[in-house]
Amino acid sequence: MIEVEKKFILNDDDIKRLTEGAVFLSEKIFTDVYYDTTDYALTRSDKWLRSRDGRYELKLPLHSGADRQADQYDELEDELKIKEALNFSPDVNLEASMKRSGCESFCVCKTTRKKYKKDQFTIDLDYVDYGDFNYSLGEIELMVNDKPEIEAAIEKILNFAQDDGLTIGFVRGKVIEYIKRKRPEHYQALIKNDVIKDF
Ligand code: V4E
Repeated sequence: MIEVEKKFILNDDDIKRLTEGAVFLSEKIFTDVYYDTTDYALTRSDKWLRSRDGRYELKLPLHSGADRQADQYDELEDELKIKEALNFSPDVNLEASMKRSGCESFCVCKTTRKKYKKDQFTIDLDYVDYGDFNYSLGEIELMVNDKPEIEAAIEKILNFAQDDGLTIGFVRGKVIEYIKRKRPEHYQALIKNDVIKDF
């Protein structure tokens, strides 16, 4: 499955409209640790390796360039597949290979996520705590089976958002927000490599 998602900055009125008639599914709290090398070998290629409550996950881009309307990532949760995608030996423990290749944690954040379902869409309302500052954002998501369905899914998300009166524009994800605030050199490297646009 491929997750097609679009992020939104939401004010209180937006949240009210968006959650009106939606089914509340869950509230979860989880801690993510993001990893990269000191020369940003992963994130410069838009690859995002994290552990979520201790479980490793790798997001790989299915789009190209920073000037896109929505994000599409493949998500690997199987350690063997993660090792394969990172060109690590299948016979060596993932953490050992990460250490060997210089992957270190660069961002730790704790998210409180409220999840809703409205029509075919999943809505996540995230409150992110980085320790010394916090950030709030919303995501509207659709799952599709295959790449050819991505474009139509983006269109559906944007129409849905427009119907609910949301502001459509570029929104920094939680890690990009952290990098912009705390890691200016890393931020510039991502811009230079066309992973993000500055805004
Ligand atoms: C894909 C990505 C990153 C990894 C974090 O992904 P995100 O969807 O922000 O996190 P989260 O916690 O909502 O994941 P989920 O629970 O849905 O699996 S960090 C940066 N990116 C890509 C990215 C980008 N290239 N440009 C911008 C503006 N934002 C994000």
